[in-house]
Amino acid sequence: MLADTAEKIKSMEVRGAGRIAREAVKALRDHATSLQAATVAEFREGMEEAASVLVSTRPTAVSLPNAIHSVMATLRRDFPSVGSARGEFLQACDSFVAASLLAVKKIGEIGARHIRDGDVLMTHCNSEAALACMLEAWRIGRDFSVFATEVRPRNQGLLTIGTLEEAGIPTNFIVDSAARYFMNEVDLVIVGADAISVNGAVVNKIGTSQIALAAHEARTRVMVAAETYKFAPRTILGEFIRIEERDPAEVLPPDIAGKFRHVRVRNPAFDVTPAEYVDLIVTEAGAIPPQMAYIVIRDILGWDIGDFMHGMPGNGREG
Ligand code: RUB
Repeated sequence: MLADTAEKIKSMEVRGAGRIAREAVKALRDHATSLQAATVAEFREGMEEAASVLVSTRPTAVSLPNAIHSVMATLRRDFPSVGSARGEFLQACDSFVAASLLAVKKIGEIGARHIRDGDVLMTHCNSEAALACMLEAWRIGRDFSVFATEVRPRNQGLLTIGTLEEAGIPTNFIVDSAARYFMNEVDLVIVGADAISVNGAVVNKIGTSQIALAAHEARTRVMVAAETYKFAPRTILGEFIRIEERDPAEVLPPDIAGKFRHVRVRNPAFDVTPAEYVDLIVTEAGAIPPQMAYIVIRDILGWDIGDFMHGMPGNGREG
């Protein structure tokens, strides 16, 4: 189950930062249920090994290490028996999954208030949190339409138009490079996030920063929908968020790429949108300007610079 989930995250059968976090926690939960250990220390060690397998599956979505860190933190306490450690751990996993789903619902409710009658929206990639805002706005009777991009090379836009179609929301499907062409018709860009750094920069699917730049030029608002566990604590220390570069075969089949001797195919999966191109980040704790990212990390995630100085295990990205 653990190796299976790790493989599904790597191959993107499970994808999207929120889902990745929940599936990883569910896999840890299953692992904890069956893990044989004679002592609490042995149980802790076995769980740490499992956590490290999952954490290394995809490097950019900070929701993954944050989620794992939050449930693994339970095991730092003293327990009288393996049974009690296991019990607490399972409970922490259940709470995380429930809180994560509730966060998406709350984001939907808050984000929906920023969508007005007659608005034209643009979205990029397939974000559960961004879609929650659109679905809730539609449910409460807002009348709007959406431009959804294709999202080369993995075509996550198809998932997005599937959801919008099911809800009956009028949608235009466009290639990624048509984003600027249509931007003057757009009132609000709404995207999700894989990670948000302490300076409010938003890491999301490759192409997001181009869209945000076009929106900035057209004076179109940009709203990011993201659970607070997508904020990256270790960026307080100046660590960068690592951008995953995936297999070139996703962009160009090897039989075609093989014909080029001087061409290297590059396939970064994410990019960084600076805070100044983002108007608002909608979290489950409320809508904030990106400049408040530090407050989220310190007051909501509960990480302060001292935590790192006292050797707490890392839950941010290297790189
Ligand atoms: C997914 C992506 C999504 C964020 C947020 O990239 O960039 O916008 O993960 O999604 P990939 P959510 O398809 O490479 O995982 O709001 O669902 O967490």
